Amino acid sequence: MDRAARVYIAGHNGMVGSALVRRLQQAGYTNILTRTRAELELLDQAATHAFLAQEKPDFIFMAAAIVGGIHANNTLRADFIYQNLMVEANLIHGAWLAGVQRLCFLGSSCIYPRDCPQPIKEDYLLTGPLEPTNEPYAIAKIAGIKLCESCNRQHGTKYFSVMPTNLYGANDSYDLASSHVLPALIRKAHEAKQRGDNELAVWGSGKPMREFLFVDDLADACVFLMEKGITDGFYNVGTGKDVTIRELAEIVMSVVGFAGRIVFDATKPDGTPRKLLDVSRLREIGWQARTPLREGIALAYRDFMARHGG
Ligand code: GFB
Repeated sequence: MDRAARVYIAGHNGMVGSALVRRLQQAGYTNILTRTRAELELLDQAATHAFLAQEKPDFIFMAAAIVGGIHANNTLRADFIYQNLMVEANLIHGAWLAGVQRLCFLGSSCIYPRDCPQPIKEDYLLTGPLEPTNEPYAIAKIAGIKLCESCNRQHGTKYFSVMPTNLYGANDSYDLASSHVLPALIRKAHEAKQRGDNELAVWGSGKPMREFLFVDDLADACVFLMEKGITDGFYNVGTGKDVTIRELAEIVMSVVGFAGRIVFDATKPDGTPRKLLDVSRLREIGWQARTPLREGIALAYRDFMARHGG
C-alpha cells in the first residue's frame, strides 16, 4: 500500500481507532483522514455518504461502533443493535457508492455460537445460537460481515473483516457500569488499594474463560492484512491463549499492587463460558500477537494512571 494512500479511520478517538492511527503513523502513512463525531455523525446516512463521495478514501478502517462490556450489552440492547447496524449500513454501502475499493470491517469474537467447539474457527459462524447477553450486538456485527461479503459478490469490491477477541489497552473505557472486565478490574483494584480495602468485588463466578489481546497488536494485524492486499473473508485475531476471570483478577491485582481477597458477586452474569479463538488462519499468512498479557496489563495500568490516576 502506497504510504500516500488516503486512509480513513472511522472512530479514530476510540480505543481501536486511536491504536490504528498510531500504527499507521508509525508505518509512515501521511494521508490519514479522521472526523470527530461533531464533524461527521455516522448515524446520518446523507452526511456519511456526502463525506465519502467528497473525500474518496483509498482505504477505510471501520473502528466506529457502540461497544461495551457484558452489562452494557445486556441492558442497552436496542442501542447496540440499532446504532451498529446503521453505522455499518451507512459506511459500507456509502463506501461502495463512492467507489471505495478497499475496506476493513472490525467485528468481535461474540459473533460465534455460544457453545461452539474451542478454539473457535472462522467456519463456525452461523452454526448455532448466540450468547444471550450480547446477541443484539453480535447480530449487528454478523450483518457487517455479510454486508462486506455481499458487496464483494454483487459489486466486486474488496472488503474484508477482522474478528478480535476481548481487547484492552490505551484509551479504554473505565466506566464501571459499561466497561469490559479488564479495565474494570484495573480501576477497582487501584481504588481498593487507595482506600486500603481488603476485598475486591469480581462479577459472576470467576470461572468463565476469556482471551485478551493488547489493542496495539490488533492494529498491527489490521495494517498487516491491509498491506498484504486481503480482499475478502474474515480473520480471527487473538493470542491463542485464555485465562479464567479469577486468574485475570489475580494478575491485575499483582500488577496494581493490591493484595486483598477476591469476593465473587453472583448477582452479575457470567456470559459465555469460553470464547478462545483459533488464530491459525492469520498465523498461516505470517502474523501473530506479540504482547504477553502481564506486560500488556502493566502498559494499560500506566495509561489508566496517566488519564485517571491520582
Ligand atoms: O468483559 P466482559 O464485560 O464481557 O465480561 P464479555 C467478561 C467476564 O468478566 C464476565 C466478568 O464473566 C463478567 O461477569 N467480570 C468480573 C466483569 N468482574 C467484572 C467487572 O467488574 N466488569 C465487567 N464488565 N465484567 C463482551 C460482549 O462479553 O465482550 C461484547 O458483551 C463483546 O459483545 C466483548 O464481544 C468483547 O466477554 O462477557
